[in-house]
Amino acid sequence: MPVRPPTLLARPLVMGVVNVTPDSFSDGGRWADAERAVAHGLSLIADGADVLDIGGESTRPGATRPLLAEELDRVVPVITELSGAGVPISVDTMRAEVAEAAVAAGATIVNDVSGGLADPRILEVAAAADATYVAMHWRAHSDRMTAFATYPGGVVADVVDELRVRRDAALAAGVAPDRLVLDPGLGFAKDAGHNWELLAHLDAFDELGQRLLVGASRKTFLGHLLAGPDGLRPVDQREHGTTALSVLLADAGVWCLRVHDVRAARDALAVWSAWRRAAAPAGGDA
Ligand code: PMM
Repeated sequence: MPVRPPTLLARPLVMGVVNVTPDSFSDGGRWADAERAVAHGLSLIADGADVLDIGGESTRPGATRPLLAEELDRVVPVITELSGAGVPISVDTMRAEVAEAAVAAGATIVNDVSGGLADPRILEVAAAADATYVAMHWRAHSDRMTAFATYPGGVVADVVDELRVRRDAALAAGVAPDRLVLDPGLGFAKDAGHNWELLAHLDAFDELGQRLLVGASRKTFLGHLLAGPDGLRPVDQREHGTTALSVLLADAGVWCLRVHDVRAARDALAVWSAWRRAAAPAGGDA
């Protein structure tokens, strides 16, 4: 199966992030949060997002998990409304129950940062719904994942090996090969050096035969790279670094970019595509 965009005209899809979590939105009741989330999602679509990733659990390092009912309450109304408006939806969840409710509400992608490890039944849910399933590399929940950032075989080889196991589990549960997407999981039980090594060796994932999704947007390793005398570059000032990465990820053949600033990603991809078209042999687009 081709894991690179098949033609010169293809660009990676852009997945806009909508985190319906208390730390992403200021205070207010549940509906106020949902209303803001929907409005934010629609603005990302207007900016050119191909799909929205709706999440109700913060996975930042150290985060504790919401209750199942809380997660359902956060994401289902937002998915129902956006999907009713015709927006393609991905649900960012590790829970089978949430994935089930999300696909019933209209989601067509199940984005599972645990790759089926947190709740193995999620694989059957994705398979039964014929949803696209994103299996990310993951080792432990966010409150303790930093203790798992060791890769004796080298981070690239170890992550490829562990994702192969997740791929096989998803296929065994009935996820169709052309519905399965893999993700190296930047920042999840990985330090900055690990992330850079993975980014520089994305071709090592070709052997797994699946499309790749990468979420690099605003992550801490960019904060380290761009740190100044006052310390880490704040999260809202990592956009230029993220945009540079979007171009490099497109060049590396990544299928989908998960980003917060959709307009910046689409602009970067427009530049990348124009360059490639201009460089293509006359008449050819393959
Ligand atoms: N990163 C976050 C959340 N969900 N999903 C996938 N597939 N890949 C990622 O890298 C990923 C993800 C954490 O980032 P956020 O806090 O900005 O949402």
